Amino acid sequence: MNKAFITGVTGQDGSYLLEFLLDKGYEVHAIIRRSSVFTSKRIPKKYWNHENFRSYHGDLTDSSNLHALISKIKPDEVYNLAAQSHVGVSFDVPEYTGEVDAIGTIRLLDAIRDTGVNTRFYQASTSELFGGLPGTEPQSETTPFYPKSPYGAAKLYGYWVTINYRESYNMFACNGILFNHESPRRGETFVTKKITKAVAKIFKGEQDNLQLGNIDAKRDWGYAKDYVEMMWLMLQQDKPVDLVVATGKCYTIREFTEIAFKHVGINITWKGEGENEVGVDKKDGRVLVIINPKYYRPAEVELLLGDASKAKNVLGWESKTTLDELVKIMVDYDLEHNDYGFD
Ligand code: NAP
Ligand code: F7E
Repeated sequence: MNKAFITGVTGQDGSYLLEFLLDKGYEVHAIIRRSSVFTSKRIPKKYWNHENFRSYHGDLTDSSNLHALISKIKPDEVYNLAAQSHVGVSFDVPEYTGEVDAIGTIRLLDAIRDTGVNTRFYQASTSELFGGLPGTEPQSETTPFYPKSPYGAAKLYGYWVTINYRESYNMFACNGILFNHESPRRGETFVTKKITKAVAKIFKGEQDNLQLGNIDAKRDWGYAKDYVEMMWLMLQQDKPVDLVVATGKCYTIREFTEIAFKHVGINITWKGEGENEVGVDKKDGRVLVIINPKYYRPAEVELLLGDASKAKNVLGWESKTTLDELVKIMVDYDLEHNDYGFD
């Protein structure tokens, strides 16, 4: 039986990856960081209680813990998904973000090197490495990096140490450079989930309006459930290779908002400019979207659009879910549920 070790299993991607690997017959081991509340609500009970799943307390800031677990478990595959993953928050906690996302990655790589365990390593790299410089789109594996946040810069370190350990120690280690991917399990402070949750609440009369920052940034949004399959596929190749994973289509936050409202029968029209712009219900003039500069970032990544042709060639992988389908999945979920919880 193949053994996998996952960091970040309680997150959006980790929870889908856990399901995927258990369904494939893997024995899955994962660290969960100590919290005063339960953090496992994204993981359905069926999988949480699965006979082939074991969880341990652990943290990417604790190398002795990582070392002991890698040495004991001797996994065939390691998926490093744990991170302080919020770009905006990384400006508030830059040092911690570096500690987890940059140094945490080398802690894990070095635990593998030092124990001599023969394992394959997947690093959750990101389109934030590119920084969305005008004229560089579509971004591919050969596009120069220019991170625009402490998060992006920390992830750049993680990207390079993964390559460095591959080249220095002949490790099977690779980077998935994933563009934004979303789902009903997306953290509630990321823009898509914030929008779909607000749309459901506004439709049900439980919330008055939605407050957003920069609605003109463009993102290449895929479906997280499709993307975890690619992480696994990357570790099944003969040779480690770094790959961009994206849909090849991008939309503004403004467009995402319009599509989400349309799904509940509300047509949004925009009035005003800049911080005074509002989104109103075409039918009755209700102000439903407000710009709040609180959500602006010190530096913005304006345009991310991925070119995943290499992933298509190497893995035969292609994004399956359109933005309309993704928005529908998310809004429908939020109309039915007030929280995660998959039982
Ligand atoms: P997420 O939902 O924010 O999940 C992050 C996970 O990391 C959670 O399980 C969290 O645990 C855990 N974590 C945070 N700090 C930790 C620490 N110090 N030690 C151990 N675990 C820690 O993120 P995601 O969207 O699933 O993304 C997964 C990975 O892909 C991240 O590395 C992210 O940076 C990267 N990525 C994401 C996207 C995207 O669009 N989603 C795109 C490219 C790359 P708690 O549950 O306790 O908070
Ligand atoms: O922001 C704008 C914001 O926080 C998207 C992470 O998974 O993907 C994610 O990072 C855009 C930005 O995601 C709000 O300024 C407007 O331009 O949903 P987000 P992100 O920053 O793209 C990458 C690939 C990762 O690797 C990260 O881990 O939306 N925006 N108004 C807003 N963003 C938020 N969060 N909240 C707003 O109210």
